Amino acid sequence: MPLTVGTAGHIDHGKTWLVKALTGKDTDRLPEERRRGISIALGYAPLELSDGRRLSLVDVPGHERFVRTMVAGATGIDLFLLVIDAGEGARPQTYEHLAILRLLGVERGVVAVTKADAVDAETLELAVEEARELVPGAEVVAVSAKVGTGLDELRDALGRAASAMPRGQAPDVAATRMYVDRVFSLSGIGTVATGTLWSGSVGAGDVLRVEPRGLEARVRSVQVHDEAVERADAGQRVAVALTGVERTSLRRGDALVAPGAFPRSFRLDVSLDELAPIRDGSRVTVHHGTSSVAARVARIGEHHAQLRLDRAVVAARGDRVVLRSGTTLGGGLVLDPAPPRSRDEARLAAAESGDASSVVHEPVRESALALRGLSAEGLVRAEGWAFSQTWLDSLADGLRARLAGADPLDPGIPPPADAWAAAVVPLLGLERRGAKLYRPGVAAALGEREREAEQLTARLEEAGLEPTPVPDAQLAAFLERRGDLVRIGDGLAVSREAYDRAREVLVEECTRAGAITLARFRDLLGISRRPAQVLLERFDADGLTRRLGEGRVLRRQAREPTAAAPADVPPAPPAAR
Ligand SMILES: Nc1nc2c(ncn2[C@@H]2O[C@H](COP(=O)(O)OP(=O)(O)OP(=O)(O)O)[C@@H](O)[C@H]2O)c(=O)[nH]1
Ligand SMILES: [Mg+2]
Repeated sequence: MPLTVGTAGHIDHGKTWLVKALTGKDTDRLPEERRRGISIALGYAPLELSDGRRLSLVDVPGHERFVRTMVAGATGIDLFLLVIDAGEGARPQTYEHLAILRLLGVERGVVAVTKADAVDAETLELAVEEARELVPGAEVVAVSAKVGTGLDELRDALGRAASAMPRGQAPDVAATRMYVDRVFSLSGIGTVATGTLWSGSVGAGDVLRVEPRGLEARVRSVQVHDEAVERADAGQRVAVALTGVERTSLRRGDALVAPGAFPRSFRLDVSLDELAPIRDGSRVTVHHGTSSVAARVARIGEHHAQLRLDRAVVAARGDRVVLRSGTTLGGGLVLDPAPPRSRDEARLAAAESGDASSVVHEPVRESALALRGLSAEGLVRAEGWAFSQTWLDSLADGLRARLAGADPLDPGIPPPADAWAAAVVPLLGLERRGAKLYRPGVAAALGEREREAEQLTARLEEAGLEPTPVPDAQLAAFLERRGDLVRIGDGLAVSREAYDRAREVLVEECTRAGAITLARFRDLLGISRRPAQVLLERFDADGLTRRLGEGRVLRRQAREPTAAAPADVPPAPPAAR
């Protein structure tokens, strides 16, 4: 895996000169940089080692106003090259850059005590001594960019530091992610974005998303240090020519990522590393990737915080952020790149251990889980959803409580309306009948309304063909399912027996005469006009008859004598007495 080395150090301490001495490339290309003699933008150059290995060098500005640029250059680097002026020794940005490197997790590198030609031997020795104390564990090399002393030793020291780097994630495992640090357009090529490839690989023909804006771009070609390559791998400095995006719709801070592989988020849950106390609610600038975003800190417990960002970022678990407000305040390790808004200390502690079963309290899509860098182990999974057992248990408890309180006449409840409902219902041990959930095997029952039902049935029997008001619709529906009555609209009902009698009369008459009128039907049954009317309407609704001219005729399928049940009875649990 190719490695990237980033310079660090106070303004004017000789970083750019050293890069030029090592690589032959002057990275201060801007006219303003040339005029002012300081670096403003990030510079890039390939560095050949004596054993043939090649590293990428990123040169950062030292000016305190450009710390933000320094952070953008330093994220994604593997090794540092801290440059200290032998005559001046460590100065404010020497310390600040070192702190930023530590916050970004860049622990290995080399210190160059430069401008050795400009000081006497004793001063040089003191400067080297001071550098050793400042960065224990790093090799310190005295060099001069001006006369070229110490450059081979410096290259060798960088080579040793590179060899000591633990091998990172295999490039083909992780999804493509690159944070853009420069954008320009070239005639004949179009939009070009450069950056360090954090993970994955990129090659011509790839389709990437420009986040956080969610644009789609196709890779036309890829270069690594001005040389065309078929594919570039994680860790490399790359320049990608893109089609489908204008130069103006891309900027530093954007991410080029494999579609769908990283969550776009306005919140990051982090474990904090504080250089100075960071107050709850304070406003900071969050540096992540090559972007810097204003944010508010919501502290969670002693060591954690949720960063509430003004603009979305795409991040992954394990990313580092730097928090600044005027100066560098501290940093954070991303535990959850797309957390819920709640401040939950237990969740954060669990996120630290990567244990999804205690992080995930609500149903999540498995894909979202992967985006948050959490494994689904320990979770219950169904149809692309993941649920914690605790959550499932409490959902089941809640539903059971509601079922217990349901009307015994129809002891079901509607299932949850959420997207995960279909996945979760089979896990709950409940029965789905029609549109409702029931306790397994439960049957509708009259319960305390037994007496009420008896009285109603008696009244209906007494009324014969005269429709009777049944104000309790639940009870009426139950009794209809049980076969005791037939509802005929307007909150009216007749006994099942009366309904069958009327039906029989109607079928007989139609079979004999071909049709039946309202008057004839009324006379045959010996009832008044209104009840005759509602009964006929019910027969129409049941599909027995249809209107024809002044009267009604039997529908074809009704001409065969059948014991047709009322047609509009909803699906329901089996009725039981
Ligand atoms: N004598 C001597 N002077 C040097 C050497 N390296 C750099 N300088 C001087 O230091 C000045 C600044 O060097 P740069 O390399 O531009 O410094 P820098 O660290 O890149 O500065 P910023 O990018 O603005 O932070 C140069 O213009 C030189 O005058 C060296 O090895 N010897
Ligand atoms: Mg410079």
